[in-house]
Amino acid sequence: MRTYKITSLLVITSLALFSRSYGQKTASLKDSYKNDFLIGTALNATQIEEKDPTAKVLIPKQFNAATPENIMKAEVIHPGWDKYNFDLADKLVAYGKKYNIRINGHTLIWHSQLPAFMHGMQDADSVKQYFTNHIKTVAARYNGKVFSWDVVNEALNEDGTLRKSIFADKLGPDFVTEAFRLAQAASPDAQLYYNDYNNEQPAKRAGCIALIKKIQAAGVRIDGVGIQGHWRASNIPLKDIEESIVEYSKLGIKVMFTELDLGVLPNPWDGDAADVNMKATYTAKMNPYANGLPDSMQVKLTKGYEDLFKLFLKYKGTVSRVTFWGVNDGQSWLNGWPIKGRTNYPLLFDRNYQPKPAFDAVIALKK
Ligand code: 9MR
Repeated sequence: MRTYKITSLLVITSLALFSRSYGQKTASLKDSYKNDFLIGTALNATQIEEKDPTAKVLIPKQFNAATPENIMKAEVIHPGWDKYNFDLADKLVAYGKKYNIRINGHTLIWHSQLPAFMHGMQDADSVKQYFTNHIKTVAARYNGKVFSWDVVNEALNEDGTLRKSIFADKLGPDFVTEAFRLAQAASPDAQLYYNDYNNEQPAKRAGCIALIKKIQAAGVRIDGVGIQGHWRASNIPLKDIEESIVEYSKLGIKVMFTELDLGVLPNPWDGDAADVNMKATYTAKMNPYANGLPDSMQVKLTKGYEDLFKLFLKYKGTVSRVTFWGVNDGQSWLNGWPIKGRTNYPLLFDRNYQPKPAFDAVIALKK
């Protein structure tokens, strides 16, 4: 009787310990990869303000780099012509300092998520003034406070030509170089990066290489290129990724994987992109895993992450950071894009912050 009581007490205690909030026994990504590259995550406002108790423990244990998912974008940080809102960005900097997490500012110049006052702006002088003021003000404020900047985001089309945007239209094709020139002057201590999706694909990569060479030829500093890494678990372009690491590193710059997630849902156009303007209509057929991910897909996802991290490790030193676009599956933008209201499973932690088999596989590569 006594033995039974003691045993059940032990079982109950260990169950309680096991189901206690995240963090007791889980291995750490950033510690496992500390000699290889930084491990980052995108952060939302709730996480920056430490309002979620599990995320509060998990993030500093797992990550040593962070990128704000939205709060440093122009529409948030620069809502009026002369009006800036630095509240959350300042909190992010303080958060990074508290936990020794390197902050990558995202992003200074992007055609998307522009402030309302920029919509429909017609005269080139006003666009130029906005462009200059924005970079000078924001980059200068965070000089010495953020580790790096995505100076320009997504300036290229899939064929490698310059995307049509308010900046290309009104400022001309040199706007990318000019953005880096201004960022360098305002934030001399920050690493300066160009960031895009699909720039591991040969045509877009060639355009990206030409863009970087143009910046370098102008005598302007660029320290790295970000390949976002919004791929599908069933279709990871490993060969293109490897070629890209090699080709970009020949330019004397670092390569980063800046927004990594591996979607498992069908794509209406059967393609890989991250253009936030692409949208499609919801049908139940397009949301096949609403009640859970089948083992076959879990295995595919796990293998996908394993293959990718093997490749990243092969090029450690050239690859300086790998950042996931979100902490857990429930927060991923892929639940809402390109179809709203789906259930996707693209990250290493599930909706309850439990590490998935893909997490174990990534950790196991370092054991
Ligand atoms: O994850 C971001 C999502 O919350 C926003 O609604 C969206 C709006 O533009 O931007 C998402 O992040 C994008 C990133 O800033 C740039 N690359 C593509 C990302 C996914 O769309």
